[in-house]
Amino acid sequence: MKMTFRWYGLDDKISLKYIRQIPCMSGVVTAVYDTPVGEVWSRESINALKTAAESEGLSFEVIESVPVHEDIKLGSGDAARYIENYKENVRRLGEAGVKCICYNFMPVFDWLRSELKKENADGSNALAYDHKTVLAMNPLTSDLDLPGWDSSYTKAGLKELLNKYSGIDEEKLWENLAVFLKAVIPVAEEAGIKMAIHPDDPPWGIFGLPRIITDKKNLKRFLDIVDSPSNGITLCTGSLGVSTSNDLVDIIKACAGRMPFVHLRNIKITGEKCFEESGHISACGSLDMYEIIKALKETGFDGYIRPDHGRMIWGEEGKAGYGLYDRALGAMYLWGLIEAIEKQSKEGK
Ligand code: DNO
Repeated sequence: MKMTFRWYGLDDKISLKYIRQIPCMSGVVTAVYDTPVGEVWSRESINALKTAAESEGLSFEVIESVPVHEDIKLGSGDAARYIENYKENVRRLGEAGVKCICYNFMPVFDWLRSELKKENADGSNALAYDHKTVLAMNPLTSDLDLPGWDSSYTKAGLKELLNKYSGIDEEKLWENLAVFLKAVIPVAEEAGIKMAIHPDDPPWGIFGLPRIITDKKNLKRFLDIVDSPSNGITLCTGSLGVSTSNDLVDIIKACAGRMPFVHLRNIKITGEKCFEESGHISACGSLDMYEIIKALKETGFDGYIRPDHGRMIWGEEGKAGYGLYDRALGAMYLWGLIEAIEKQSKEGK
């Protein structure tokens, strides 16, 4: 398993110099942020990230994300042109040595929480989600400041976009996803890249929009659309794990060999469709991180992992979920589990 760390590019206030000091770190997970969604990334921008990472001894092999333009998800407008652009981005990233691309197919919103800084008893704060609060929100009238929110949408633009989705149910979204995969996966195969779709977070519909990458059944359906090692998933424990009907160990076994990338974090389920993001260790949340890593090891997983969202601790301020300190603690804890599990398996325990 290769440990990586999400880095938001040259403007990230968490520098590569700090990231490389986390003992187990082998590379960064990053993206080009200077280009509008759907357009082709310049080779200069790709290479600037690569050079910066590699000059600090960190690999540049995982991209998160190459975002999918809404027209592709809607299967209308300029979808054909955006798919061509996407293919070109995959080719260019392959040329730069990238091995894995994480992306998602969530309509309009990416990941969603109802609270960005929920105060914990120990004085830290973390992201939280309460479905009742989300049901009461109207994205067209409330001043949303949500983590996955694309602030470039104007209210009018958003209304128009949400209207376009009124004709798109889950089956239609599956169809549009299939069109995308059938076009992009052959290019990824040629480029030596494994595509890794991120599950919907949270894994249920919000604001009347369909969400389909939500559970084992749908993950299997997804993998069967194009049966290729280049068509894979990002196993995100914190996304799939908030649904009590998702058994992560079972999902890992079912998707073995088709998960090039894993996001590891813990969450504490506090009620029906209600959760808080917790420290990474098993005792802090509802997920058994030991069993998860053990299942990865037993199924032969040798891809990329990263600690996912951390709490804000020690007075750190920054991008919600993406501070330095708690993610670094998470990486250390995860590496400890990995070392122990690997040694136990060598000793035949
Ligand atoms: C949240 C992230 C997601 C993820 C995208 C992948 O922290 O896991 O925003 O990057 O959904 O496209």
